[in-house]
Parts: sequence; C-alpha cells; structure tokens
Amino acid sequence: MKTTKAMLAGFALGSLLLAGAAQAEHSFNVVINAYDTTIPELNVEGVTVKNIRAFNVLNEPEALVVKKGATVTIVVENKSPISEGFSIDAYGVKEVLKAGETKTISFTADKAGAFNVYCQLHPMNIHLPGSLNVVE
Ligand SMILES: [Cu+2]
Repeated sequence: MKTTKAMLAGFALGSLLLAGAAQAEHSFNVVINAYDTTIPELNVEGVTVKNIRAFNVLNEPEALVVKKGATVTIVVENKSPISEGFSIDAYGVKEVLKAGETKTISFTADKAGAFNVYCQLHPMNIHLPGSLNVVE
C-alpha cells in the first residue's frame, strides 16, 4: 500500500515536471506603427511635386524568438491610421486589424525555422518586415 502511494505521488510529480517543460509560453506585444512622412513640396530635376505622402509601417519588435513546442501568444496592436494585416503563413495566421484595433493570436510553435511576419494588405516596400524565429 505504502509503495503504491509513493509511486503514484512520484508519477504525479514526474507528470507535472514534464508538463511544465513542454508548456513553455512566450508572450509578445507587437505594435504596428505608422509614421506619416508628409513632405509639402519637393523639387526633383526641375519638376515640383506637391503633397507627397508616404506611410512607413513598422512592426515592433521586428524579431520574435521562441522555443519549438512553445505556446505563443502575440498581442497585436494597430496604431496605424489605416487597416493593417498580420500574417505568418507557416502557422496559418492571417489577420486584418482595423485602425486602433488590438487582437490576440495564439498558436503552438511546432515547426522550427525562420518565418516572415508581414502585412498581406500592402506592398512590402512600405513595411519593415518582421520575423518569427522558432529554435530547437
Ligand atoms: Cu500594411
């Protein structure tokens, strides 16, 4: 009887330790920010161009690093004045966030590698691309 109880306790403890090791969690706060670079007037090769507007959209932080097998939670906040996308193809993530919107995305990082984090709505050249790095 005594042996059985001790074995059960040992088994339960072992299970807890295993579960603890397997359930590493990583949480990130990502901010999609827009920098409005309005230039009122620009003269290029004798031609005057007015009201040049460009948005530079940055994902902050640029690199998310997690251990393979971890549960990943990313809280994405869109501070851009327009809708922005948030995609990680390898993990089936494809979200659209309206201006000012915040979304929480969760998945298990079960594939190792470096994956692009990008906005699927706009050309790549107005965004600074981000990456998700899943390490063994
Ligand atoms: Cu975008």
